[in-house]
Amino acid sequence: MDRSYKELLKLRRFPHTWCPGCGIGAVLKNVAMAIKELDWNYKNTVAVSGIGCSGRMSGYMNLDAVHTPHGRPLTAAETIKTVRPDLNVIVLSGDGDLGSIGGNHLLHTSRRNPNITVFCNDNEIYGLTGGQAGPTTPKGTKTLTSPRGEPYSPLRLGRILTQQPPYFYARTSVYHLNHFKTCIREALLWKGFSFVDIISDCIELNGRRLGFKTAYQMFKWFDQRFHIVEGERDHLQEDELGIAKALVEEVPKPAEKIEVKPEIPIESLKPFTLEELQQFDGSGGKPIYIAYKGKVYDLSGSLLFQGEKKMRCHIAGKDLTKDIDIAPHGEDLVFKFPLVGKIEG
Ligand SMILES: Cc1ncc(C[n+]2csc(CCOP(=O)(O)OP(=O)(O)O)c2C)c(N)n1
Ligand code: SF4
Repeated sequence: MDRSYKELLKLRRFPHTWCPGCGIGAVLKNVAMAIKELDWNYKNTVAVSGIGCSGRMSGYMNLDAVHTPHGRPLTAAETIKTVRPDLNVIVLSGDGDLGSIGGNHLLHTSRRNPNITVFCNDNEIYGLTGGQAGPTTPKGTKTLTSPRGEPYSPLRLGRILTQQPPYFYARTSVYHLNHFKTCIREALLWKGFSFVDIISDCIELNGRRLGFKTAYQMFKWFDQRFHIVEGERDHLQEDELGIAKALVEEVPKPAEKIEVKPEIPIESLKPFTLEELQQFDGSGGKPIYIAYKGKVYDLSGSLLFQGEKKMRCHIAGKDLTKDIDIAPHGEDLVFKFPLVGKIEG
């Protein structure tokens, strides 16, 4: 097995502080492996974390790292990306840090779509502080702060992050290893804001209270609760693991510039009296001329006067200046027809 990913870890700081069986180690390891595969390194990559057990991840990465106040990793990450767009910026943090105290930043950073990747160790609990209910704790879950079961519905991170394109939201779990690796890699390669919601275990301060004896039992529980969906998705149902992504909405192209025809000098235009103009009324195969502001236009080519259902022409041979001036877009309609003369006098 290729263990070169260890170059991405600050092994001198090991043993780490996480409990045996905690899912955070799997997140750290697999993110390090993906970064190594992409040949990202301490020279071109920055890791940012907030506060929590998950927020310790950046400190164990052999990269330039920022450990921000609680809830603020996205602000720091976006700032770094703004001033140093050449750097790869990743965020490693927890559901409490990103979704609760940092929830407002999640809304607005994702909306601005900076090219950063967020790995959220979503253990559905506040681990570091003792197992209080967090924003993604499922309704009914017994926690330190909800001994009779969490009364509120959880924050649906997936719904928030797939509201409007562009977006990249992946939900995976530490148990579904191949899927987990694919999501990490795709998220790192995504151009724009990408978020990987990793369902993970806090065996000590969540799992045990729920009756699980080992982390593996919790993994099997994830397997029962979630299933993988393949292929292109816009959104994920709450029990689905997959990747929901959408590219930027098509911005309507500005209207093509209308070619401005060179102005014909008024002196060189053929002169018509109003009586002469009247003769060009479309009858007997004659052309349909109208006058507007002293100039004569040939409307014979107008679609209105073509084919079997052609409109009876009661405008032909007339000076329509007053009518056109009060008609919406009237001028534009006339100008696209050939200019054939001028009104004399
Ligand atoms: C301003 C502030 N408020 C509250 C805390 C206490 N606190 C520390 S970590 C944490 C929750 C972290 O939860 P999560 O991000 O899910 O991380 P986990 O420990 O579960 O990995 C809280 C509330 C704090 N450190 N700072
Ligand atoms: S308290 Fe929970 S989240 Fe924190 S290290 Fe232990 S198992 Fe992991």
